Amino acid sequence: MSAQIETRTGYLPQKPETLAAYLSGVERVRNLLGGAPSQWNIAEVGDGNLNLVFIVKGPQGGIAVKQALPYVRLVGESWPLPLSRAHYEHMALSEQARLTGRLVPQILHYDETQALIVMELLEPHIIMRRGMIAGTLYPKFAGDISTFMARTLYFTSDLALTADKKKAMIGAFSGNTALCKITEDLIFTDPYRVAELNRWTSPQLDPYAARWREDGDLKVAVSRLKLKFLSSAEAMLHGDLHTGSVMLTPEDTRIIDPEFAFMGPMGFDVGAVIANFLLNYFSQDGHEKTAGEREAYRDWVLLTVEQIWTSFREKFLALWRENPTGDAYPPSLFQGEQGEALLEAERQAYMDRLWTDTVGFAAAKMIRRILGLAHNIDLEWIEDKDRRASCEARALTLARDMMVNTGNYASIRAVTDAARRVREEIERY
Ligand code: SR1
Ligand code: MG
Repeated sequence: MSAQIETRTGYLPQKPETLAAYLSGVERVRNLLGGAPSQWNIAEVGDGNLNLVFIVKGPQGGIAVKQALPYVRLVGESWPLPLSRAHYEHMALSEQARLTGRLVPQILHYDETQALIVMELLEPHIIMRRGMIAGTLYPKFAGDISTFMARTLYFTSDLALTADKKKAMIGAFSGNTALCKITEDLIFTDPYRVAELNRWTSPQLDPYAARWREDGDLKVAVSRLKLKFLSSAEAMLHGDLHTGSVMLTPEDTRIIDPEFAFMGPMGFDVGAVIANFLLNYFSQDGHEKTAGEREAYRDWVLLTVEQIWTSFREKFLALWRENPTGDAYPPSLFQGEQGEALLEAERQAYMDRLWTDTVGFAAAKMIRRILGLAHNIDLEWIEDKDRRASCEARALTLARDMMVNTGNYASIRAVTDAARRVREEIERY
């Protein structure tokens, strides 16, 4: 945590009462909303951990406005956080738009001083996490998220970029250190030690929390993952790719909120998606009103997570075969039939290593949502604490095994089979 709240000349945290005057000075936005500022309906709707989010509706159209606060909203002014995260979010969003088109919201206006981004209003989209808690099916999601990850990760890696361009990207994102530090502490460190901000369903999970602080195998495994996160600048990551960073309908998917973007290990993004699906899978027992009513939904969740990895792997490999434009694996070294066979074997080995990283990062992401500061509503919204703890204990059991015995999870099927097994084997509280 940085010590002081950042001050920036001209920066003003917006309120619904001040935002109309600000927006009326932005011609593109004024025209889009239509009418006079007095006719605009403005509401602050942010329910995330960090920022202000406003929805503004005028006679002709609507927009979403996101503004960074100089501190962590979830905790308050005691935890300062730099406004520069809006700069990194804007840079990442622009790059993601270039690479994936309509899979991210369109940027309508960016104000560096105000740390403020105006985006198209996504309607009738909802936050995916909420839809999954309600048991809504999203048949396009696996296809869309696998395309998003394959394109953003492949085209910002050494497989696609020349070394000078890749190094320029590393430089461009290197200042997003405060957001990386949140991840380094909250995901890779705090759940494994006594930390003021940790919380869990207590007293039910007290034995788990205590065990996590004593488990040497876990601490070594998570420290290896942390080292990878700290040192492997493989590609531009979204950096916080959970189901709260997706707004969608069954027909349309948009990935939002890349303020944690930096050049890091690809498995961190892929693992985040898989972790959040597994957490939702285990949470479904807590949302059932009658036992078994979510069985079909549970199956969909696991089937979808299988499709996500399988499609991602295929798409990433296809991009590599079709766009060998980077300085890694120079085509001149892999000429002819034999060269191509060698390179293809190496591509498969690369994806196998990426899968191993993904399993570890997915496990770390599951654990932090149960024993760390920031939890998921998939589990938090289960009011009966015994039921919630039962879902969480199952998720922790699987996550520990994935992290420590990663070699036993050689395929996505091994992960989904284990999820089913753990759910059946671990008793309810
Ligand atoms: C203090 S911020 C906590 C979490 O919120 C964000 O969504 C990230 O996941 C971060 O780790
Ligand atoms: Mg976010």
